[in-house]
Amino acid sequence: MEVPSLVILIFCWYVTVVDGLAHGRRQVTNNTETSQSSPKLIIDNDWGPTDFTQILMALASNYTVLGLVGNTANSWALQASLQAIRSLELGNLTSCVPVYKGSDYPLLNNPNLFRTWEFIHGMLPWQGVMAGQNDTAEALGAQPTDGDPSRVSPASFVGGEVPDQSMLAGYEAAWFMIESVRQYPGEVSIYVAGALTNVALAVRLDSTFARNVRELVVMGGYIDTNLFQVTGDIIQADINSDLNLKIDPEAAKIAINADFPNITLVANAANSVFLNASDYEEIATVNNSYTQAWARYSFPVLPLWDATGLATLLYRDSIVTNSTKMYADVDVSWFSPHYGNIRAYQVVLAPMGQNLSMITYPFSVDVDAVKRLVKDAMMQPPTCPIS
Ligand SMILES: *[C@@H]1O[C@H](CO)[C@@H](O)[C@H](O)[C@H]1NC(C)=O
Ligand SMILES: *[C@@H]1O[C@H](CO)[C@@H](O)[C@H](O)[C@H]1NC(C)=O
Ligand SMILES: *[C@@H]1O[C@H](CO)[C@@H](O)[C@H](O)[C@H]1NC(C)=O
Ligand SMILES: *[C@@H]1O[C@H](CO)[C@@H](O)[C@H](O)[C@H]1NC(C)=O
Ligand SMILES: *[C@@H]1O[C@H](CO)[C@@H](O)[C@H](O)[C@H]1NC(C)=O
Ligand SMILES: *[C@@H]1O[C@H](CO)[C@@H](O)[C@H](O)[C@H]1NC(C)=O
Ligand SMILES: *[C@@H]1O[C@H](CO)[C@@H](O)[C@H](O)[C@H]1NC(C)=O
Ligand SMILES: *[C@@H]1O[C@H](CO)[C@@H](O)[C@H](O)[C@H]1NC(C)=O
Ligand SMILES: CC(=O)N[C@H]1CO[C@H](CO)[C@@H](O)[C@@H]1O
Repeated sequence: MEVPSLVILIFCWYVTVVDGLAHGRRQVTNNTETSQSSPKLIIDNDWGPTDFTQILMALASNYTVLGLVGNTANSWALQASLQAIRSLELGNLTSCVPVYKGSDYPLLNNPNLFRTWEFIHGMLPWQGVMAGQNDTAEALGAQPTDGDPSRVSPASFVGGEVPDQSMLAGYEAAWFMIESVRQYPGEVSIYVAGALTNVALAVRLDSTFARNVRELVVMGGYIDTNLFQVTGDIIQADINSDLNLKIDPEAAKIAINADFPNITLVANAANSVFLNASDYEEIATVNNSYTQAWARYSFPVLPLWDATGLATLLYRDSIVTNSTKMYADVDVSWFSPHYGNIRAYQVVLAPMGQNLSMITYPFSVDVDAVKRLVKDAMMQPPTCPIS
């Protein structure tokens, strides 16, 4: 190491340890003051035809599911919200879990901007809602991309028809999150497996929102995966490309920089969780609406990303086998190839010019335990809790 950089390093260490932490960079706080009643959960996802596993896992745990939010990431928020309704309908669960539609658009991003960024910085293998509209693909069962955000594609729903839109709760998802947190301060956990648009809107609408949330867990935030995007096939590149954050980088930055008492990003660790042929056989030993949909619509080549993130929230101590803590930021330079990706810092090297959050980052999870939760959820689907 050259002398000047060593001097800078020592200076940074001094400033950070002796001065910086005292200037308000946040450490994870403790939640022992939270009441002992059942913990509350909101799941905000870009729901697809097989994401019902998360609803079932949440109901099977002792969390109270206050509601589901549909966000724009793989498809438009309306389509995602209606997928959540169909997921509930398959198990007669619509009477106990409301669904709120999220924002149609990311804060700044849109399909034209996204594809212009790709023209400069390279294509993502999976573009989600930002892919060009393809009516042929939609007619064959793909979810809507690009074009009109109020479009829905009947063929993409289990059963082949669009759920009744009047079943959506009649107001904005961000406001629902704010009201829930005001009603149960310190008790509501928020899980986001998609873009962070609605969380960012809630953070900006109510500056007390984030600090009164119990914890925020996000599926996304890949670190150091570029090599896998080069040395593997297209699926490997897809698995490592972090679309959830890249759909709405500005929202990701607002959310991850906000003063949530506890933030966990589940990304690299989720890439090890796949169901294999024997798991599929085991699921098929039960014939219900969920196992039928799983057999028909799931993709065995993809990891159980969203279920792994939720398992981390529901059963952290038995799921996370190794983790670290770090300061984290999101790159919001549109001119950067890392636009929408995480930038992580150890304590002594964290930037002084902004109050970044200290986040928890799992390195690994108990793969068999996550798979067991997912299989049990659909093989023994819970019913609505008795209220
Ligand atoms: C839920 O709570 C009940 C009663 O306390 C307990 O018996 C059960 O094991 C809990 N289930 C889970 C998944 O934590
Ligand atoms: C849902 O309700 C219908 C009609 O009451 C019933 O036939 C079906 O078995 C129920 N499904 C589940 C998963 O409970
Ligand atoms: C549209 O989707 C169809 C069916 O999946 C596919 O064959 C075709 O290549 C797609 N068109 C474009 C322009 O991507
Ligand atoms: C917050 O993060 C820590 C990890 O540092 C974890 O052990 C804890 O259970 C998390 N959740 C809550 C609600 O405090
Ligand atoms: C599952 O049950 C349905 C009736 O609900 C039946 O049509 C279907 O053939 C069954 N599938 C299997 C694999 O047994
Ligand atoms: C946890 O993961 C880190 C990073 O891969 C590794 O250095 C460390 O040895 C691991 N710890 C345990 C207990 O496995
Ligand atoms: C960080 O937060 C502290 C305490 O809220 C505040 O005094 C300080 O100005 C903030 N620093 C920056 C760079 O925003
Ligand atoms: C599938 O995974 C399970 C553990 O989750 C393992 O016991 C089993 O041997 C695997 N089966 C195959 C065919 O790889
Ligand atoms: C370690 C720590 O800070 N514990 C605190 C957590 O919160 C409770 C209730 O506010 C305090 O009594 C503990 O001292």
